[in-house]
Amino acid sequence: QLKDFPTDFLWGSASAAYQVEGAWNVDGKGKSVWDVYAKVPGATFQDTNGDVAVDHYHRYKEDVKLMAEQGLKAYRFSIAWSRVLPNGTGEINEAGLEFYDRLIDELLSYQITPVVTLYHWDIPQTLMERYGGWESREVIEDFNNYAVILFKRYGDRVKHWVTLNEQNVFVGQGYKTGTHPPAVRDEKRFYEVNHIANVANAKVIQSFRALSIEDALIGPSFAYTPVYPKSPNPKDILAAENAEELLSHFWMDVYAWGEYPRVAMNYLIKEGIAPTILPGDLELLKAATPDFMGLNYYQTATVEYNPLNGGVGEAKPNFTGKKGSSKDSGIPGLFKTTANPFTETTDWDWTIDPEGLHVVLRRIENRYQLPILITENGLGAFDKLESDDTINDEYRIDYLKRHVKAIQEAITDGVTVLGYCTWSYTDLLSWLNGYQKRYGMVFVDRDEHDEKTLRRIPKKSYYWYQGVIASNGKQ
Ligand code: BGP
Repeated sequence: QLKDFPTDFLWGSASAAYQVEGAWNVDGKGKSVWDVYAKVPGATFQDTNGDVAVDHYHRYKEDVKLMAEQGLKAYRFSIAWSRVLPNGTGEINEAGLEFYDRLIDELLSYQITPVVTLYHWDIPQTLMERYGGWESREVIEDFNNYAVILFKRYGDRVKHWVTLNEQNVFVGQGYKTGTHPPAVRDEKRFYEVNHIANVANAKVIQSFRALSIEDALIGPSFAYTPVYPKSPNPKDILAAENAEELLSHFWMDVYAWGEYPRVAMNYLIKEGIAPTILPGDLELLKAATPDFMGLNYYQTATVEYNPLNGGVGEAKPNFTGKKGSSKDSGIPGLFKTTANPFTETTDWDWTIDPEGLHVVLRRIENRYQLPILITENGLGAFDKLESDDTINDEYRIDYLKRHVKAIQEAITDGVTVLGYCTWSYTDLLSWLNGYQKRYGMVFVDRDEHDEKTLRRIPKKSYYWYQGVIASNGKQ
């Protein structure tokens, strides 16, 4: 017998500023690193960028109306730092703040709970040019000032705050794999930047606490890919433990306890890539812990032992949607990923593993004892607009249905889950995969007819989710 979802469960959906807003240079907005990086030839799939995206900046009323008709309880979106502070610091752009006032008020007028992400990867370009963005400790103060502006402006209306979206991804892709701005490939810098981001995250939580905003909660969103061992071979078990430690605990432990996992840190010291930790950093990390863990869950990884010599190294990701074109990755001497014969994969080679969500929810609950807000989960797919203007995304319904069930199973086991945000609400720009990789429950028409129409068409999954929300999770 499964437990019911709590009556105040936040059935939501999510987006991020650069991926939906467009209006990249409108009403005083400054450039972000993505406004620049996406225009470097070859940086993204078919050189797509978010200049127009799905024009949510001008169409937010229409988008929010569709949310209301669907019965959505929560909408997670991010604020573009360079809309509020065009140069990242200094002069405030009132027009930028007003856009988010309008969006928040529109949501509240339909009783939709706004869940606001402070940072979804779009640091102002000025800060990158001035001091290297996240690579300098100067960013800690600037990010904090920006966050405080938002807390003061919207704190009366916004009660759910997400600090950094997927620090592991934006730092990892920015400084390790070199696929996001500033496209650096240097492990030592990766760990340095990551530590600075940890301190910035904690500093913002400390400021949030000092403001004592009534009934408000704050936490980071982490892209957690739980790891399984390939076999009962003890070498594979240890490989899986190493991977879990270096890929997840290395962030989650810091958020929850203000401590780096010891074995992982020893490994970094041994390799000469450990970050510089200044006096006071660890105290701050320990003092400023979150109210909840934001979880972005898409897939699991299966690993096996990876020999030191001739082992598998860097990943070759699939950004095209050509199934089977990615390559396994790993750290020689520790672990390497391998296919899991028990899970399917998407066209972009991401595993489809609802049980993995059940697993990771339990891992977080057991290890950290913090409530969990699922801030992203969804299926990237090629969708087809039929001639009668419908989109029959049965495969997405199947995916979401199984993940909703996994959440209910975790709740039944005693895990505290505050809400579930599907990724994504409308179709939007997938950073490196262009517009062809669609996640939305609302289709955005850009392929057929006039490319610029950007009209919205609810998909079959929109109506399915409407039923889930109305019945509080009955399927
Ligand atoms: C997460 C990001 C989102 C979103 C999603 C899907 O990592 O927080 O912004 O893009 O993944 O990823 P992708 O667009 O690469 O398929």
